Amino acid sequence: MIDTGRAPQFSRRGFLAASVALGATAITGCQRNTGTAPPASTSSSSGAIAAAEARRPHSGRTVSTTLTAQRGPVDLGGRTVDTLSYNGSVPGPLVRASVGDELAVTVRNHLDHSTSVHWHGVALRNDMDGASPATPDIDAGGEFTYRFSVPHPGTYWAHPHTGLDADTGLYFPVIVDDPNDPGRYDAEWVVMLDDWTDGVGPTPTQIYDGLRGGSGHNGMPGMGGMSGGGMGNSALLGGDAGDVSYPYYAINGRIPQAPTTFRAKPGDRVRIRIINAGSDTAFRVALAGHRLTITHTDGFPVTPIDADAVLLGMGERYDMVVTAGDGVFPLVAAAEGKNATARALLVTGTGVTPAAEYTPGELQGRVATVSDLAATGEAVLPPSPDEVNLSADLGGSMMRYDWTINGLPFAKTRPLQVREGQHVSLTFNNATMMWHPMHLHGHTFEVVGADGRPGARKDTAIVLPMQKLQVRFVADNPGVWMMHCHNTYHQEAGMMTSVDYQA
Ligand SMILES: [Cu+2]
Repeated sequence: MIDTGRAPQFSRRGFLAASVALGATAITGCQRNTGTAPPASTSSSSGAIAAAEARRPHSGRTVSTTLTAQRGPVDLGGRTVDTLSYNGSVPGPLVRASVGDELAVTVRNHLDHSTSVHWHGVALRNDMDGASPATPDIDAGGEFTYRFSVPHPGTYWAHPHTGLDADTGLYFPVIVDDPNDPGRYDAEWVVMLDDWTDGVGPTPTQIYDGLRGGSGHNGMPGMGGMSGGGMGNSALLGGDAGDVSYPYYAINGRIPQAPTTFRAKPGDRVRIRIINAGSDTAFRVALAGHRLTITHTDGFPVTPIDADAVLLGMGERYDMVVTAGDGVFPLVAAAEGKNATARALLVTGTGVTPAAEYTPGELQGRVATVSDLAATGEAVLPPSPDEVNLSADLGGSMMRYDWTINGLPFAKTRPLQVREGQHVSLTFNNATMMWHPMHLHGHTFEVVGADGRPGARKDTAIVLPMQKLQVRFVADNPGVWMMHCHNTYHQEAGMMTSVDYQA
């Protein structure tokens, strides 16, 4: 694991001193895989995209807002960092709309490089997805208005799809309400989890170059020989927990020493919407003294189940309802396998606030993962007699840091091809010793259980080491859609392809 402790220390596969990483920045900075778009394929026409947009629900209402992507100081709770954010806050402002509303979000790029806003999980029109090449990046100094209707209720979020900026403060929650389903809860708590280095430890570029530096192309073959183990192990994740150990883990932009507080009344039913905005960290989340009733994942409803804790990979969201007790209760997000925590507080009465390091026993209780969940009623995909089979073989190794899909990095990728209307069965075949949270843009797929039974609807699903995970989706949203590992560093190293609609 690369350790980004405040004195930058690259301990995992213990091969790099910080000075080497810094030196590598200049050498490899121009050799990124993702800077090059794959060869253009016969993609959907703008007519097909417009026709799909016309089929979405339309309320006639427009929700408008302006976000400025900027560099500047952000207070993480007694620790002020220089980072990138929207409007100077981490997370950025909540964007909220109802099903059928049009979002009109103007993004001003005050950064010194191009940026983008990807609407993670939203089945929106392809040309507003905020991921190149479907949507061009916004040049430094420029601005762009993302304008699209939102078809499905749920918990979503947004972040850049450009370079390594996903590992900065550039993220915000997106919530789509269902006017026909106000929900049976008294209070709502939006919780964004993050692993934090920017402005504290090495920059994301330094981390990436450190990870890539072990590959041997810096003339250091064999120096990445330490494999697995060490501080980054998790049984839930099937082995290595991650590649990077961060200086801080944060909830809603605050470190554990200065947590945010959410106030409710004893007995309130509180809907908690948890979003993992991290780059290399799965979080195991529990609320001290409470049982969680999990109701949704990635925006879509599941048959409710009770659990003590829940595991979220990067990009995943879980909604749950709790009945608030009386007192002060830490919501603790343990960085899975990394021996560190983030936290926030639920306060409904008087009580002693436990120390910042406190971990509730619930974290060791029943931990819900995706395999425990099944979609409910309207979220269940209809069966289809003739499905198209596609596969995405996940390859690469920590040692070489050469993550691929179907044997190729993104710069050389051969897109997966579908036609509008097809029912698609896609199998992720993980041939690596790492877990990968795989994310498909513009669609929500059904996870097929190990027993073949339909599971939850998801747009991001953890694929464990050496696991084959089958998912199914309907090709109903024409365009060119990125599909990638939501580990920011794996994605940058090349673990990305696209699903392209053929005319
Ligand atoms: Cu990955």
